[in-house]
Amino acid sequence: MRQRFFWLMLVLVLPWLVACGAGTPTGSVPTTDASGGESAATDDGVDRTRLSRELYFYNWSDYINPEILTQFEEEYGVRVIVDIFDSNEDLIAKIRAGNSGYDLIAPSDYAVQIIALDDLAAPLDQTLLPNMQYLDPGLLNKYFDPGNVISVPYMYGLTGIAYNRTFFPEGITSWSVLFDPAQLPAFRGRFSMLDDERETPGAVLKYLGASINTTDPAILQQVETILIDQKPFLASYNSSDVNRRLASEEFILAHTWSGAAMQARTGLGDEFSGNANIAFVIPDEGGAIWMDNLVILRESPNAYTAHVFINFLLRPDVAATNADYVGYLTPNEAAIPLLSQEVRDLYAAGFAPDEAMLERLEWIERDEDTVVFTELWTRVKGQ
Ligand code: N2P
Repeated sequence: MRQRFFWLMLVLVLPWLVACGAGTPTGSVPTTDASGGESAATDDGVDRTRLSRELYFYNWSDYINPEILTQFEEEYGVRVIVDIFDSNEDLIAKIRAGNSGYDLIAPSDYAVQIIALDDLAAPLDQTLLPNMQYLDPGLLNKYFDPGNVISVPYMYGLTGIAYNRTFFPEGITSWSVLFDPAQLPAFRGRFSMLDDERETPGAVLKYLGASINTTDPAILQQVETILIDQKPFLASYNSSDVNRRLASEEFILAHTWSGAAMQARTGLGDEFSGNANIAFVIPDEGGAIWMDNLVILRESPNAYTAHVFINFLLRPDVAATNADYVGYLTPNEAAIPLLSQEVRDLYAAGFAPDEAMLERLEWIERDEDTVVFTELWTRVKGQ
C-alpha cells in the first residue's frame, strides 16, 4: 500500500520536477505564458509604458541585420526606421542643422569627438545598459569618449584593399596598386576609392609612410597631387555599394572597409550573392582601424527607447546575428563564440586583424588642424 502511494506520487510529481529543472536552470519561477512575451516584460527591467512606437536610426549602408529589427519589434512593439548616410561628414552636417528627426546615430571614433564638442549627444544612462558588461574592455573608454559618456561601441573594422584574386593571382601587398601611375592604366574604370575626406587621403598618407593624422602641408600637397592624378582612372568614389560591385566583378579592386569586402565575398542576406574570389588585405605600408558607435541625439524625444534598443543590440546572441550578417567585427566579447564558422574562418583569412596586422593600423583622430582634410577633399573632388 505504501509502495503504491510512492509510485503514484512519483508519476504525478515527476513531470513537474523535469519541467522546472529543464526550463529554469537558475531556479527562477517559471511563468505560464506560452508566448514568453509576458515573462520578457517582467524580467528584463524594461518599462513598456515608456517606449515610443518608433525609433529613427541614422546608420551606414548595409550595417544592420534586418532580422534583428523584426525581432526587436516583436519583443518590444517598437518599429526601428533606418536611414542611410555614407560618411561621417554627411552625418554631422545633417545633425548640426538640427531637427534631423533621428534618435540614434552611428558615428565613427573621430566623429564622436566632433559630436561631443558640438554638444549634439545625449548623456548615456549606463544603468539602462547592463549588457555593456559583454563588451571588450579594450574597446571601451577610448580616446574619443573617455568613460563612454555619450557612445557605446557598435562595430569596428579595418580599411584596406579588396580585390578579385582572378585578376591578382599573386595577391596585393602595397597601396602602389592604387596610386602608382604606371600601374593604374591596367585597371582603368574597374576600381573605386572610398568617398571619404579622412579615409581616402589617409590611404595615400599610409602609402607615403606618413601618419594618417599628419597635417604637414608639404605632405598633404603630395597627397592631393596623387589623388588628382588617380582620378582619370577611377570608376568612382564609392562608400555605398562597392560590396555589390565587387561581387558582380564590375570592380576588381577597391579601397574599402573590411566588412564591405566580407559582404562581397559571402553575399548579404537576400540582397546579393557573394563572390568566392574576393580577398581583403592591409598593405605592408599599413591601413586604418576604426570603430563606429551608438550615440543618442540630444534632440531625441525617445532617449529611453533608444537605450532599450542599444541594450538589445548588446545582447550576445543579437550582436552575433548582427555581426554574422554585416561581416564587420563585433566589440561584444560574449558574441564571438556565437559567430558562424564561415565568418570566423574569413576573419582568420585577413578580414580581421592578427597581432602583426594590428601594428600597421592607425586610428583617425580629430584635432584643431584636421579641418585641412575638408579643404583638401573639396579641392580633389572639384577637380
Ligand atoms: C558599412 C560602413 C562601415 C562604416 N557599410 C565605416 N566606418
